[in-house]
Amino acid sequence: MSKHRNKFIAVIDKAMADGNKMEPEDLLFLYKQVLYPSTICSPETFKALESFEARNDDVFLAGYPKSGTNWVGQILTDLVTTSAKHTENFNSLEDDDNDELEEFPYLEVGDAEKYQRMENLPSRRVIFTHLLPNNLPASVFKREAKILLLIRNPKDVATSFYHFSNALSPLPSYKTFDDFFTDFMKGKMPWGSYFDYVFEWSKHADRKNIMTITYEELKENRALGVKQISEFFELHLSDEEIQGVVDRSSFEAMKENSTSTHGALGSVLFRKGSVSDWKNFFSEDHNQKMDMIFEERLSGTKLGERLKYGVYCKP
Ligand code: PPS
Repeated sequence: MSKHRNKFIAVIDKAMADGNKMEPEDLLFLYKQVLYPSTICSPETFKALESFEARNDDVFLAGYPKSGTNWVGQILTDLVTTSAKHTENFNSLEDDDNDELEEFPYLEVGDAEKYQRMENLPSRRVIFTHLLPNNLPASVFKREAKILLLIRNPKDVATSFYHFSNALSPLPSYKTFDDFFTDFMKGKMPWGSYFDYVFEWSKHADRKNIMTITYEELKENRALGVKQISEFFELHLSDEEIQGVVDRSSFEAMKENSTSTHGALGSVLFRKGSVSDWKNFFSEDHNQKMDMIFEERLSGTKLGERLKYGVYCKP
């Protein structure tokens, strides 16, 4: 997998230092009716993003925050890097000393000049995003770049988001889970409402260039998931190479390696990596409210069905 993590760690360290100095009310800003963290996103970058030129062979990973983006992102990066060993791009992708080849992997995070620099990155670029489909630059759909869409059950997303928000200075913190839950249900979260996200992406889930995977099915059978992802992006790896990607993406392996891949963020990000931790935090009242909004907003939608709410979100 890519070893270029210096810029990633520098961006996170700076965000943490800036977050520590900021007033709580300044941590998030509103752009086109969605909240984002002020320490890592900006209106200037969003403006510049509109002219981002996607490539047909870009490898996109879309997921609402806390759905397992870093996990699946590592799988994708590892698959692309391993597959590139069979091509002439190998040297440039593997050049460890060249930090120019690294950009913060989330499309919408960084300075307004990053999209110009990204033009110099060799194919295939692996790009993560938490954005709603309507907020992606037009070229992504126009070029028909392939997108892996990652979804996770809302109760575990909320539980993960609560702990993440409280542990990181760039995000608002909450006295109780109940306070957090109120904001989550209203969509007052960085990157907006979970329910809007799944609803909006559901409209695109049938496109031939989009593959959906759930956190829960990947937990159930990582080897199968990795193989399906690799086939979808037409990456050619031997069985042995696929097994290497599977082994390197276990929760334990990623957590152990997290200081070098994620710096100080590592100990916060790789928290539990499990399914159903929500049962330790949701009250009867939280369950009722979540069940109701899920029924209202997502039941009957393509992605709502894929989430298997009855299996993963019922006590
Ligand atoms: S972020 O910061 O929004 O991009 O967070 P994201 O990476 O999307 O989600 C973090 C959750 O993913 C879990 N995770 C994993 N689960 C299983 N296996 C592996 N290898 C793995 N890596 C990360 C991580 O632990 C977060 O979930 P919680 O429930 O908080 O543990």
